[in-house]
Amino acid sequence: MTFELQPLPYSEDALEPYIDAQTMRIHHDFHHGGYVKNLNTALENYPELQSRSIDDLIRNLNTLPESVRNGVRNQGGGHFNHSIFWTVMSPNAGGEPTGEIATVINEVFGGFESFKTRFNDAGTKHFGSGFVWLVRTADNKFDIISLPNQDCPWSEGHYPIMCNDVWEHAYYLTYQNRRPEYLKQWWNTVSWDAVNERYAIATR
Ligand code: MN3
Repeated sequence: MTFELQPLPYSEDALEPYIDAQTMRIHHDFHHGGYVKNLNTALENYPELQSRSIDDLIRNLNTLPESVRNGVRNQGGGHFNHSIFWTVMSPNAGGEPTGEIATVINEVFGGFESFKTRFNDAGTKHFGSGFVWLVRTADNKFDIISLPNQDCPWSEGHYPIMCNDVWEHAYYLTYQNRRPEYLKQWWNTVSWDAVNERYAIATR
């Protein structure tokens, strides 16, 4: 089939103690893996869509045939969003932002503390499942937004620079119902190198 689950870019226990190994294994192998499998099933009768990249399908979601659009939104979004999520985290990461994204955080959001507060507030107040995103908007601004389920800002032309997954499956084994605590600890896993790479693509 066209779309494949890539392995995690680090071992499943690499983000401990902030994200436990069992959560990473279930999240990657079964949740993300399930989205990939279901995306391939959804595209079974659309060979012309199978040859396109996931980035392209999500970006052009609104132009896809209506019969397959919801499948790509949910399953393809799940594949695309998780692929971003794994890469903006790494072991031995966290700390203060570096590089050009640090400048954006200071100039647009008034510094790292207020950036984190806004990002975490968006995650805490998001009702139900979804992701929190830092995006470069279609009109070239920077914004923090939350979207439900596997909806992706890229489908509206907002380039996804970084995201956190606030579905319960992302944190429940360690944090149970304490989403705000997960959101706070998650910053210890953020790879500013990876975020800067995505920022460079967003602004080129
Ligand atoms: Mn998830």
